[in-house]
Amino acid sequence: MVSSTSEIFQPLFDLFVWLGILVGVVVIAIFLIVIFKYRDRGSKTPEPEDTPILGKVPEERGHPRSVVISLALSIVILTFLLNGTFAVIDTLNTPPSGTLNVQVNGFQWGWKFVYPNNYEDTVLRVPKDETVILKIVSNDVAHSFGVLEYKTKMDALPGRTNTIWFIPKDTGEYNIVCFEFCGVGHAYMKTKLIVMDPAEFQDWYSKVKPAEAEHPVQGASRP
Ligand SMILES: [Cu+2]
Repeated sequence: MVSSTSEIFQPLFDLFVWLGILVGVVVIAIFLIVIFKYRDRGSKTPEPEDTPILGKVPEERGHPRSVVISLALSIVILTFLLNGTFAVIDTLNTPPSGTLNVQVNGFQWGWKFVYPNNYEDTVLRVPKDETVILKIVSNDVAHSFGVLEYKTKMDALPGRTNTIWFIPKDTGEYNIVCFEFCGVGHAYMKTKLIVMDPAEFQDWYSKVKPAEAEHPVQGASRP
């Protein structure tokens, strides 16, 4: 797993997928059995007595037991899914004390990352194995900041600060994209998350200064 968030979300995703497959297999199996069992065999078998007739209110019919069983099963399955989801939401809502706080600015069309020393960049560099807390805002319209491989994203809205956090578990480059259609440049609103070895990161971070921005931010200051 490449990050704490993918570790959190993968089991939940698996739970949803496997329960979905199980329910799908059962439903399709019953469907096929019923199609075969009650197929038209010509006029040899008479219509059941309780067959509905157009224009006539049917007498009491059906099987209350199967309603109770399917309702009970649905409640059990949904309880599992709800429990799993709320547990994940709880974890995500309580960030541990962070090592690195970065402000994320979404704008039409790009991302700007502001570090605690006011250094600004268009790619996000973070150290491996340390808690990264992102404060996400927007300069103009609604965007959504997300890291594909980390299975995490958060709305970037004007006038509001949203928080997400993660612990990168592997060094490397990952893909940051905008998940909210925000105008003609939406598709180009992508950049990289670069996870560095902690020592390398400290070395890099101690050298950058606000004036020496490696990637000058374009379009960040709009009229
Ligand atoms: Cu956007």
